[in-house]
Amino acid sequence: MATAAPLDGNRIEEAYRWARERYAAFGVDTEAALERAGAIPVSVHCWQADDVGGLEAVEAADGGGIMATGNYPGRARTGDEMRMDYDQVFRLTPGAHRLNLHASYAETGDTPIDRDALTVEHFEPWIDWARNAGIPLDFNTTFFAHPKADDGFTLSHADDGIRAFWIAHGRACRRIAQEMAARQKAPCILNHWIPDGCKDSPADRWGPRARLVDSLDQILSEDQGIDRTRCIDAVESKLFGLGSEDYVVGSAEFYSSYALSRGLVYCLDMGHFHPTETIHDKMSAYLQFHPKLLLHTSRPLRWDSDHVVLYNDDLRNLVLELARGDAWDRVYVAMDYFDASINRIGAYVIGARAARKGILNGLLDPSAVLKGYEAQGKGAQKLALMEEMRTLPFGAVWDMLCLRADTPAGFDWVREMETYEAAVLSRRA
Ligand code: RNT
Ligand code: ZN
Repeated sequence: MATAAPLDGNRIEEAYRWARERYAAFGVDTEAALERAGAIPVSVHCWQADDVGGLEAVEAADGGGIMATGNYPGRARTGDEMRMDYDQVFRLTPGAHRLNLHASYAETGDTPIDRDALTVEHFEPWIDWARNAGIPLDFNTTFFAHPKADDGFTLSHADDGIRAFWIAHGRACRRIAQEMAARQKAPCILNHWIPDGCKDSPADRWGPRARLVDSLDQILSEDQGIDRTRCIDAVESKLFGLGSEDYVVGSAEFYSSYALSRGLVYCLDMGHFHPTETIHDKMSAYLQFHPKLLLHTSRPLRWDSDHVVLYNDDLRNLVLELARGDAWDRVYVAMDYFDASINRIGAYVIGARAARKGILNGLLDPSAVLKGYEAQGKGAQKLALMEEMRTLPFGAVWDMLCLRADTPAGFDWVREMETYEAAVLSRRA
């Protein structure tokens, strides 16, 4: 069991007062940062709870290259178990959250309903839970783990029948997202990611991309009467995947261009670029042109491995860019990873707390002072202050954020994770 004694609120206050002064010396208002950092929503992905298994009333199928590795006990097996787990996660994680559902989490009882026939009624338990929890929902089309995805192509498939099926799925999901938005009286972000691509040297790179444009245009066609301020469509690019190492139809150039030309949101996943490529430098480029971006925070280790998000330099740099460009209202922050080898509640809480730390740290950036030094040619002062920010008492401000949000500060949440594991997770066969 976690051994350290629980943190004392008075000591947190004390440490915070000193931290506040240290930041104020560089013109940073920690009070304003705390307020804003808690309010920026982070969309928590639903699929870490059950290793991307889904709840459909059919045998899980292959296809799509999405694979969680590990067999740590306690995987959620039902919608109720998943929702119970999220309640626990949100108790241990400060700040505003959303829950990001995949279409494969439809609850249709014993009746198999195929993906092209899904309707909002198959998501009623989620909608009820979300209303009670005060957590808005986001949504995703599920173009993988299905017999019609097992050869690696969906919306760009050469077979018109298969393509029509997936177009119908896309259209069904837009209706569902629109209805979720209506019920929660706030927009629902609908992200579209397809696995389409191939392992080796395609002779035809053109046909699938042309078909993908056509399929997406059909999904988005006006005849559905979807209100674009309610259902906000995003398209997610990728560089390579398991089984699509050579060619991915929906590449960065493809989707960035498609999103711009159709007024959609472009989604960047931190794991969907070259293994040493990071996305922070892309913010000030894309946001010259795109009104909004969706960010899948993740942690690729040597490849798109979807490790638990940590408060590392990739995340810090990304969020610092949002701060320096004051782009907070132009991005939707989401999480996307799955690790089945550790306690799954812990995986969630570590990642969601790390994302929140990143946001807080971004809001504590002395951007004005740094830009001032730069403008005056004071490069050493700029670099020195950037370094100084790394060792300011950030932890004291972070603990304060947790305290004010009535969530455990410091390492204290780990004890609660252990209690929940003993009482709940370890009893799941
Ligand atoms: C896959 C994409 C996608 C998925 C989820 C489950 O590489 O990152 O976002 O992880 O839709
Ligand atoms: Zn993603």
